[in-house]
Amino acid sequence: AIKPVPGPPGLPLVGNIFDIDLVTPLKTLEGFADQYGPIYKLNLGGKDILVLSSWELIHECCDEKRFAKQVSGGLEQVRNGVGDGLFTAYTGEENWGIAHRILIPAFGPLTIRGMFDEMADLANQLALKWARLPSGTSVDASEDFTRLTLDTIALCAMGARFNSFYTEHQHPFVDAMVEFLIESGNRGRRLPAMNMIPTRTSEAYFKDIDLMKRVSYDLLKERRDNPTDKKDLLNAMINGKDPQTGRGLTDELIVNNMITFLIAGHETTSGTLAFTMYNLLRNPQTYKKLQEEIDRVVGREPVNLEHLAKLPYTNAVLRETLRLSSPITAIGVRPHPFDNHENPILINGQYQVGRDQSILLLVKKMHKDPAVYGSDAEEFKPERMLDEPFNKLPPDAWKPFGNGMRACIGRPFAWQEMLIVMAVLFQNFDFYMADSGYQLSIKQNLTIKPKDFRLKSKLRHGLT
Ligand code: MNH
Repeated sequence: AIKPVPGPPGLPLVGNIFDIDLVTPLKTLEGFADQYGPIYKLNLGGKDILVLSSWELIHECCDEKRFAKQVSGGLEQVRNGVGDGLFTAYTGEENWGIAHRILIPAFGPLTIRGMFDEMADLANQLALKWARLPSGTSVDASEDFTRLTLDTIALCAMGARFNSFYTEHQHPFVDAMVEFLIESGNRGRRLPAMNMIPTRTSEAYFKDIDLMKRVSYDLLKERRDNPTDKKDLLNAMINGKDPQTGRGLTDELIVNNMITFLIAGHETTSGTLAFTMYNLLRNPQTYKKLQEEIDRVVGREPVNLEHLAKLPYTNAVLRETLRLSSPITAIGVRPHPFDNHENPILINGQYQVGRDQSILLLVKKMHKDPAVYGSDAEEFKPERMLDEPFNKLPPDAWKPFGNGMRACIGRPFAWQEMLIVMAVLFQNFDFYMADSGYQLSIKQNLTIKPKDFRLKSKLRHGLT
């Protein structure tokens, strides 16, 4: 029998729009899941979305034969800046396939290993900054990790040095990008007609987009004028030919993807690092185990590639952080647009959905499903993420990197970068919370990060 999907009652016309917390929409979505269960319906001004949060239902919607990525809301607004770049391309958009096939080898393990020295260079710049702070100074973890990850993606992907640790003001690209992301999120929560009205905000928004494009076209031109044989993403995009169609990327598509990498490549990684520090400082046992592992494997040698393959506990800490605090809290899907769906489309055999139903998979909530993670699902326990238990998790139970062919292409990049940073930081410093009474609060944009979370560090010995 077909069952109606529950959900909060809404107002005429605007539906549940005003129920959604403007600062942390995640809070509302998780709260409704507690109240209405693992599947509920929200009405966002004439448009219904389903929100799923149990492993069972999300696993079903990860079936790529039946469902496909949906670009809507704030993510669709990001298209104003990066169009059909990999992250924001609609399902079936031709340029996605071309860019995907050209870039897959450029994100492969071999190329990523070749980026080791540049990643380590920036991890050491962060260590140097913290080592030189007057003792007792605290830093905002999310801010310094953002400097680090942005500089890393810009250097490794396109040979650009943003030098964020050495400039008083951030690179203008960064300000433009941050504002662009915030406003894209806001636009995604407004009725479409409201976004058509020109305002001072929309003027600033399109100026920010122009600036990001200008910086990116300049970087592209500089590379074309001064060719190198550096194995980075920019050269892969300039020189690569799609094996399937024989086509290369147009300049416009290269720029769309450059901005995409700068955006997608830094927020998520810095959020993960900041949550990792938070989790470790809240759980001193895990902190101690992690530092012991790094001391045993890396000691006081400069970190190298071989070390990274021997850090199982550090890996588990990162996985467990991505479980409890996935910086991308939800991904959007819909019934597959190229499937003719001859029968009514049912979820769990009992909830009927339309052919273009937007479905939000609330992975951060699913990551706490007791059916998968047990009654201690809310606790930070890296032991459950060591290889052995991790590899036996049910399919789709750990999804911080998204699903199937639209999953994160930058995962090996991010993983190597995070391992290097953890090794460099813990071999050199002891860490403390600046305020031991700090209560985790979350800053939500397209991703989430700890807000106002301040760290203190103390050198253990001379910098390695
Ligand atoms: Mn990443 C897609 C999470 C690091 C570039 N990334 C995704 C998705 C998730 C995700 C989730 C799928 C989103 C969706 O379905 O709408 N990404 C992460 C996390 C980290 C991360 C948790 C770090 C930790 N991502 C990176 C890095 C880069 C990158 C680093 C680039 C260097 N990510 C991408 C791109 C896509 C993506 C590009 C889009 C892939 C596609 O659809 O083809």
